[in-house]
Amino acid sequence: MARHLITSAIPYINGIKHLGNLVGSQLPADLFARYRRGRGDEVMFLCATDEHGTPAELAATKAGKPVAEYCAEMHDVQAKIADGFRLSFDHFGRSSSAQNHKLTQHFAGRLFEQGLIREVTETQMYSPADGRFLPDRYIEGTCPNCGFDSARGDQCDNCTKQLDPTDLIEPYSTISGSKDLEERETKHLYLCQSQLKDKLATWIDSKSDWPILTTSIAKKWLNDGDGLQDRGITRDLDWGIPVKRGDADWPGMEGKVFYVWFDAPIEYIAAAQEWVDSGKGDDWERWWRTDKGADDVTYTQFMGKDNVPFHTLSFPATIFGADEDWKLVDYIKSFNYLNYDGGQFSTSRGRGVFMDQALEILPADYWRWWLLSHAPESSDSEFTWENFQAGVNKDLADVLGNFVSRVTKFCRSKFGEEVPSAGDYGDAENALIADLTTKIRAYETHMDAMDVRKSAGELRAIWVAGNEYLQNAAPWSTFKTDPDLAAVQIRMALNLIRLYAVLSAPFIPDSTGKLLSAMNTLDTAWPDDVTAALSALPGGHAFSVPGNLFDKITDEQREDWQTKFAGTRD
Ligand code: B3M
Ligand code: ZN
Repeated sequence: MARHLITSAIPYINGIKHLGNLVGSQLPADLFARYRRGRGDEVMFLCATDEHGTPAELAATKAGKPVAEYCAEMHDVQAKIADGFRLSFDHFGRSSSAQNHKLTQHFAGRLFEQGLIREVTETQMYSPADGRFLPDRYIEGTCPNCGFDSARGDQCDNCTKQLDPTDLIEPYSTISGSKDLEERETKHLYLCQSQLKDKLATWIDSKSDWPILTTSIAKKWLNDGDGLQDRGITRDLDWGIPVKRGDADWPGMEGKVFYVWFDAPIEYIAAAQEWVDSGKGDDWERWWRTDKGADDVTYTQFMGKDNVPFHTLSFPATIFGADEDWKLVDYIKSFNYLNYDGGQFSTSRGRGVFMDQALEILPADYWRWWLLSHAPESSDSEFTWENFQAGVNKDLADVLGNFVSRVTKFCRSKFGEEVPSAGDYGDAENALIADLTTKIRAYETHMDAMDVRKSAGELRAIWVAGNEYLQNAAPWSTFKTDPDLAAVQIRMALNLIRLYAVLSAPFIPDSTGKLLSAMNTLDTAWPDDVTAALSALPGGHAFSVPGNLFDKITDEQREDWQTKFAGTRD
């Protein structure tokens, strides 16, 4: 049995993610996990909340809560919303877990032993009024590059230039607003990534099957003059994983924590340990240690393009540097951005539709289908309400929903609520089977390759083929002259409904669950043999007519939502 380890980039804890975040990592990762399970593979699908760093501390301060309490609450909020979208994680962990503390300290110790960590004394901004150093987002000022007046210490939001707090012009503390800042010396640990450059370059070069988006970003950073500089992996913050080497204290590093981007990817591994410790499994090493059985695991990561450098270079540097039989990623699927109605989705400005809001207005499957069928793969894509309405109404309501409703209602009225038995499949049915076999094999090829849009397109074509068959067969007319022929046609159509449920489950799991229960079957076997799959429901098999699967989005609803989501959220 093939074994797949799948991780999605772990969302920051500070707030609820928007639909652009969702379609850039968690949702396609879920699609792939569900598909692999559907094909009978063994899957370990992991995600978590990313709880450290200045964003977490600042959000907690804004919420007026101790940061640990804030993170615990927000983790539950995010877990609940993930569940609402039916993200089928085997475990949804927390980067602040005890397991991640220990593992992160272990990796730091290993890297130190391998001579890959050096101590650097540098000057950083210190605020006497706040009694602390001000790293990253604790400091704002004018961007030296573009003149934007509230650039953050780590990056300018206006021109996206990566900054150092000491670069800012007229800097001030975001805690107290104090401008009375001074440069003070502080000591930090640097990961000597530059020593691993050749190894990383060879590794990236060997990945000719990776998406261009992934390799082009990796190569740009590798080859850029300052692309693979040694990087600081510690911070002067209270909240985070205390700097230690294994269990031992790190002299001179008292009161410091690891940088959020150092510990966040390690949480992918720690999440599997949490999975065991919470009683859901009994062996995490067979997923993560190549000396303990993980050598036959295929590991795929999903993420937005902004996270690619950390996953193609920094985290592999940690894994290579530790030199300990850790499972390395096999395939990195990355995504461009989804834009919102003529602009960008923005968490900081509250622009767009956020995951909780989306579920308040429509069921998860509507979003899942539209987002996945418009996944920003080869370029950025755009969400507009018109496009969303059109996609949902056409694909889900007109094509799939309508097929199911016509077939089941017609059968109930003419043959009763059981699969009609008369007759055998003839030429038209055999032609359909041949056509569907081609299409299903193409669908598998696209799903295997994680070509999300192409997969959605092929699935839609599979639904359309059923509609066309029904339209040509026209059982409502044949019934008048040849009821046995109509019985054959309806038996085929009812079997198509079961087949559609199996094939479509990775995209729209709630609706396909309804279809399976209406078809009164637990048979979710993948259609390796399409002929057999289309005879799975035999004559005499009882079924029921499902309630309406998809309601169309009305123009009035669309206009309401357009207005409601035009502004920004507070
Ligand atoms: N939390 C960034 C993000 O949410 C970051 C990903 C970490 S993956 C290890 O986009
Ligand atoms: Zn700027």
